[in-house]
Amino acid sequence: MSAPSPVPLDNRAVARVLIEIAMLLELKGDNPFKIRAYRNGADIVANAAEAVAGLDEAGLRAWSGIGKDLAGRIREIALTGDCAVRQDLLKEFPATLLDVMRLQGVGPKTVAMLYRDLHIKSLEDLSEAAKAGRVRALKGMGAKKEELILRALEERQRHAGRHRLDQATEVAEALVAHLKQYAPAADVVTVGSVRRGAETSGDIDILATGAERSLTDAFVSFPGVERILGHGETKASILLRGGFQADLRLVLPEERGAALQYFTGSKAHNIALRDRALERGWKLNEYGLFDPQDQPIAGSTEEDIYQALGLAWIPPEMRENRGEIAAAADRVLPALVEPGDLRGDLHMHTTESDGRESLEAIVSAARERGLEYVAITDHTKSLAMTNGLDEDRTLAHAARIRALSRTLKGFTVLAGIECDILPDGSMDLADDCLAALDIVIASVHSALQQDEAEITARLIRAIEHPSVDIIGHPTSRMLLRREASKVRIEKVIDAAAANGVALEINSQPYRLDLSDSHARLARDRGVKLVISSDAHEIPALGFTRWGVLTARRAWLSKDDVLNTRPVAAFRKALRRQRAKRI
Ligand code: DGT
Ligand code: CA
Ligand code: CA
Ligand code: ZN
Repeated sequence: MSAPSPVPLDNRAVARVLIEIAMLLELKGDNPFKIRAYRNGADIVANAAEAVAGLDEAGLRAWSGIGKDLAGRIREIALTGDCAVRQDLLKEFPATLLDVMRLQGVGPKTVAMLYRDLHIKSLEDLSEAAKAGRVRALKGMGAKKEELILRALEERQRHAGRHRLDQATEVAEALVAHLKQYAPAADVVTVGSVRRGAETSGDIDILATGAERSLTDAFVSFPGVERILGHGETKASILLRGGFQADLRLVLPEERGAALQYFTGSKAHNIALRDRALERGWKLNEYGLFDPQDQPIAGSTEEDIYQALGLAWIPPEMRENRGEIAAAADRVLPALVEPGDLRGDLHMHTTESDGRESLEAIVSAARERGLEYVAITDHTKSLAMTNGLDEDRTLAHAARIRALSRTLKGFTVLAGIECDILPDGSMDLADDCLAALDIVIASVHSALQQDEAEITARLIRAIEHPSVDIIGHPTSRMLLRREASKVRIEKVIDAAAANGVALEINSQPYRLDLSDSHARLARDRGVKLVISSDAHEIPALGFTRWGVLTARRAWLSKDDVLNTRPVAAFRKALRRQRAKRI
């Protein structure tokens, strides 16, 4: 087998390595300016529109914030997947210490001390030491800090080994590209929870059809492999740096559909499907659908398998055993919303608050993405760290937004705001100011620890405000980082239905809030949804990809999502417009 050069890392993968270097330098207590340079560099690389792998050193240095040394490191990482600086640092500190550093509330100085004084190298070591009461004895620690560490460890345990959809997809796409270099004629696809668009994934599953067995060798030689967990003739398993596990399976063309179906899952969907086969006296597994004499009935395509079982083909996002099999049998599966259906994006920030882009820049980027309208929704004054807007600034900003909109042909910019919902449920801006805007999102950003009754009443009060059109990220969850608030979502959904307020699917991949199941409940109770990027920089406009997947997992069709409508129809559907007509 020929050995092509490794696929260059994409920007975000490069950024991750830079952050690791910064973390290792922090452990070492190295020069803060140098550490900052790596962190800044990671930020710049992650947000750049151009792939760093395609640039030479001079090209990289043309970017502000990237000096000569950093440019060299970035190139080395982009082309080889690693760099000597990182390798040298890892001679001083085990890589598992980075996991300890990522623990909530544990800073580099503490980690360095834990390593030096207690020889703690990993989360397991830390857990043992904290449980034995050895951590409290360290200088500046005490019983209270030890307790906080134990709680953070518990929290992490609950999310152990799972990864966000965007990160899992990125790694899966890189793996598929790597394998395709070695087997250009084979069919190589991502299956498992990533294909289903699940908000987090335990591991990555790849299926290759029509490839030589040596493809497993190429798989285990993917740059960034930390450890090979298994390496057989038709199956291999690897652990990647950053904690991802990935499985590859090779199958024959006549089994492709069955394997695709089986390894896409979910397990619950597969079990329900297999029961349906059993009812007919058939057998369904990853090799095919078979009659009692073990003669194949279907196997080469997914469609054939579903059809043989009396079902319409079910989109992967719906395969969770949440009623999709009955709907497929009755031929009433919804036509799911698609990325190309989105005409508007209703949540984005500019430099007026905490966005990185000017109004003009983000609007022109949205336009280039093929959208027909956007709403500019900066933060309000109680979020002081975002430089949130008061009434005067809101109205002046709105005037600039409308002036810009008038200069554009075939594109509309709506003057909006993401108004903070204060702890008592009142709005952060005066009523007449909110009424003067084209669109208002109301969101909770503080006092997230309120009890169920309080936070639910707070959101309902916001929904009842006559100028609120949309509730932004309704539960405030941060995937794998922060639990949702205690809000009773059914009550919020019912209030939204009663008041004609739309609920947001916030597409930031660490939010995806509403979640798939909440969005489904909202749809079932007659609430309209919007899919918004909440972009604070240009590349983040692409986050709606994740929001659309979540919407599809919620069974939403185009009609359920307001920002699939042309701008005039969209505006008519907003609560403020309907309120005026009454
Ligand atoms: P994950 O990795 O936890 O995010 O979730 P999945 O769905 O990717 O699960 P994974 O990687 O364990 O397995 C991939 C697919 O293989 C899964 O979705 C369905 C299928 N599968 C795995 N184990 C079983 C099983 O015991 N029975 C059946 N029927 N299917 C299974
Ligand atoms: Ca998986
Ligand atoms: Ca797996
Ligand atoms: Zn927000």
